[in-house]
Amino acid sequence: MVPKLVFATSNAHKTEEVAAILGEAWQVQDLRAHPGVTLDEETGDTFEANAIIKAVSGSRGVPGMLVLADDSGLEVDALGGHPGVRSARYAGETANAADNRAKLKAELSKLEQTAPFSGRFQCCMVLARDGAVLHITQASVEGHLLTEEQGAGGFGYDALFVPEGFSDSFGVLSAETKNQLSHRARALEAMKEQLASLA
Ligand code: ITT
Repeated sequence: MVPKLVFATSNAHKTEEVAAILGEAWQVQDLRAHPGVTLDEETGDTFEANAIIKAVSGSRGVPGMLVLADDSGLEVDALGGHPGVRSARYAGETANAADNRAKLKAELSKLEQTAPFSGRFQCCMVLARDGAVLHITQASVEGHLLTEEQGAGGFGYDALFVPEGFSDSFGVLSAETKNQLSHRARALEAMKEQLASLA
């Protein structure tokens, strides 16, 4: 039987990527399959602290099950690492992805420095069960930011981010390509051995 993994997220794009990266070895379910599970507020000031909050609180809602959480975001060097852990709420508490991209473009346009703007996506993954942390991984993908969106694929800041070694944004590159080199793919790759031992 294929083991189940609860992915403690409300972001269906993340779930799609994690399910594609793990392939048929795991049956990935997110919070849509567990509507009674509520996650504690992300009050941490690091990706790790927030990923722990999501994984630990999520795991308390599904006793005995393996729970994975991802806290991720974009760091832009010329903006002192912002939006960072506030990536999902950069343009305000109720901001959507388009609002956040607009805010990023506005902030970049205010800088004296001109392109290229270096940065990276960061992802911390935490595996937990019954309120206890089992394993933590963190990974990043370096690249640069565009000042205009390129492509409609992906989600979040993808249309503004070109990974190192490529000339197109994650909004243009295929999902297969993104899932081979992204921050999420690398953090999950580092988690695979631990997952396999618990399957
Ligand atoms: P959950 O907390 O429910 O998992 P979320 O989208 O709020 O969903 P985060 O708190 O980890 O997740 O915020 C991450 C934000 O960083 C996300 O909303 C995007 O704006 C951005 N982000 C993270 N990974 C990304 C990726 O692969 N491509 C584009 N943007 C990404």
